[in-house]
Amino acid sequence: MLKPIIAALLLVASAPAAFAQAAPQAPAAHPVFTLDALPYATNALVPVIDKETMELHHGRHHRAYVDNLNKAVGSDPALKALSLEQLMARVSALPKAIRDNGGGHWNHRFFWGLMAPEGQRGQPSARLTAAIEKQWGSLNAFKAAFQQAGTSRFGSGWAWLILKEDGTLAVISTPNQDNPLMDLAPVKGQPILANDVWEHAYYLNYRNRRGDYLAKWWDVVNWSRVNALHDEAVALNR
Ligand code: MN3
Repeated sequence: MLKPIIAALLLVASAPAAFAQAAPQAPAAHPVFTLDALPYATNALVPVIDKETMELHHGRHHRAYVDNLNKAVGSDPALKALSLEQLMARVSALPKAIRDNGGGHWNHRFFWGLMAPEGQRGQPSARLTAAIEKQWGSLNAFKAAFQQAGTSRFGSGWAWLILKEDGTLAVISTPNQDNPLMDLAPVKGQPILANDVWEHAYYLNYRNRRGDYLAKWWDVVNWSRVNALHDEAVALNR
């Protein structure tokens, strides 16, 4: 009863008859995972991260992880029913392409939100500062540990600040696109902060000087977001 009415409305509402005829057909195959727009302009983090790096990093590298993740999930209904986090939690039992590209998608989606344009970055909260000081003695000592995790990662990977299940903060690094949510991660926890130390993240501006990139990167960190992630991780642990 409803269908003819909707079809008639479509015919009236949309001028091209071809469109109206196409509408009732089965929807075309659609991707499970999609690439969200960056939360700021590609030049918003200049001079720490240049516009071309942001364009390539988001538009090419992150897009490739999303496209390849969709290919890896394919038409398997069991995989398509799982969220990205659910895929991470059982990634050891899944095809390697899901570890690489699912990790790549999760990590980059997380990473963009950890940075913000000038004026929107905030400062570490009193709660986060206290937790960091308890673990490392000072914010600067924590930053040194985080940078060390990034510079000492051989090849490609990530540096992380995580909240472990025992309630303590830890700095770790992971290879490739692994992350601390994966069941196979040697140290697991809720990610609070992360930096990408793949060469594609810094090479145009910093060449081989990964340490310089890690040191400058603090200037664009979105502490407001990091504070919220810390609050959420603490709440999850309760
Ligand atoms: Mn990257």
